[in-house]
Amino acid sequence: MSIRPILIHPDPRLKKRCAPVESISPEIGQLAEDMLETMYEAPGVGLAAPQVGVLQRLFVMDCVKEEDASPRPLVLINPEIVSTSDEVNTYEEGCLSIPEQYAEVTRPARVVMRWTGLDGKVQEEEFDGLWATCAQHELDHLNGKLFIDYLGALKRGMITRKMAKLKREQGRG
Ligand code: K2U
Ligand code: ZN
Repeated sequence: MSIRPILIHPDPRLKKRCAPVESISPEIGQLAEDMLETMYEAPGVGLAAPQVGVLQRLFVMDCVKEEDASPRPLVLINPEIVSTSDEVNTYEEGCLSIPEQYAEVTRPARVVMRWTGLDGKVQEEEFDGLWATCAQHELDHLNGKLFIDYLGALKRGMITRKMAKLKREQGRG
């Protein structure tokens, strides 16, 4: 188990379309475990492989928010959206790769996802609420899309320049 460094925008690796996971190797299992540990430590409710510099199609999420409820860590390998609701939901999103920047993003309120689990079994589930927002946010990461890409050019440029300055000052990769 190890915490992996999270890439900070702007970084070309965050803008690339990730490659499908070809086989669920022990390395993929270790990566998923490290991503969950990194996500909980951040803290966050989701994390995609490109955010830790691995350009493969997998992400983790655990949107259980109630303190006394048991966590529900999910590992989604080669995830796909099967269907989305017409109804939309607007949520003030953040991103672990764009620290301390928040903006409203409107997305379908419910989404049916299909993915392969670490056990190799194909699963399908409908997500709503924060789970739906997070799953779509993470899937965007696998396609090189960030939540700021939904904003206007002015606001997106402001955030990008602020992050570039932060990276220069902190020398973060
Ligand atoms: O992909 C990431 O950067 C992880 C995000 C996922 C996320 C963003 C917006 C809305 C839902 C999920 C982190 O979890 S950002 C931290 C956070 C924590 C609680 C609620 C929302 C965002
Ligand atoms: Zn993100």
